[in-house]
Amino acid sequence: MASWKEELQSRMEKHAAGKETSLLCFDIIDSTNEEAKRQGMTDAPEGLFVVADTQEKGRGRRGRSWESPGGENIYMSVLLRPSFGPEQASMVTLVAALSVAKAIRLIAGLPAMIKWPNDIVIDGKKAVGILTELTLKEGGIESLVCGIGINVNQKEFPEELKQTATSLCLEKGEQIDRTGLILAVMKTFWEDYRAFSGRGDLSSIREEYEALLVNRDRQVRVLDPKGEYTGIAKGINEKGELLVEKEDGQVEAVYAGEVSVRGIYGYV
Ligand code: BT5
Repeated sequence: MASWKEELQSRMEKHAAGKETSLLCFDIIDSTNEEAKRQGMTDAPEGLFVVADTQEKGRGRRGRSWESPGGENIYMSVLLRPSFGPEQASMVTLVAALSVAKAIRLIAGLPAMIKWPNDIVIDGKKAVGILTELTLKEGGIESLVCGIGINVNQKEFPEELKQTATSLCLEKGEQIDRTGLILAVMKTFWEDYRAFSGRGDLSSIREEYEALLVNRDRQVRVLDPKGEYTGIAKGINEKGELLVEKEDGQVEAVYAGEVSVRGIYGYV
């Protein structure tokens, strides 16, 4: 029987995204983001996707960890070499969130929604996390790595995640084609990323993004270090900031790098 790596490589060769993208697969790695960053220090090309079956040090934002058991989920990171500046980098997280939500809808037929800025939720629980990291050089970006963790066929979660985490398999009630989903994410991401980088803003995907935004028209609490506040999330602007209408009617543009947003009654 072919290994998951052989199956992925051979299906990739027949795949449209295969023409401009490439693959590097590992059974086990510290973190696919770390490996993509290491590749970024070599002459590896933009569009290299690093995929692993297990991560020993899967990472979330701000030093948090990402639960990464083997044999069932997706851990993948794409290496990018953008010509735009560091201030545009956080928008790539939104591009990835949209493309992953679309790929999940296509392959698993599940109502995946985006929790701004970096999660995909299904039925109010987190199934996907996204982590975008930059390596800078003098005068710009050396490499930008966007990492995606998808809970695909995981059936059990550790106690501390049981209330907030889910997997595609748990939501669907059946096993999901992991290889097919990796390829679908590569294709949708690559199309959306090219449209985005051609313009340098999110105008090409804004409408589609807002249609899948779980926070839209819901009350959110903005955990701004300068002072927390509550408001209604209205959508995003072309820079990817969340537009939050406060009680006094004033609309704040919330930048993803600085603050977190929580639902009023729970995680979403
Ligand atoms: C994220 O951080 O959601 C970004 C996760 C990115 C993971 C991918 S996997 C491929 C690539 N390589 C890496 O090393 N990372 C990327 P954040 O918003 O900070 O959320 C982290 C929090 O989510 C944790 O503190 C837990 O509460 C929760 N969590 C951890 N593992 C989870 C999982 N598998 N499913 C759902 N929630 C999880």
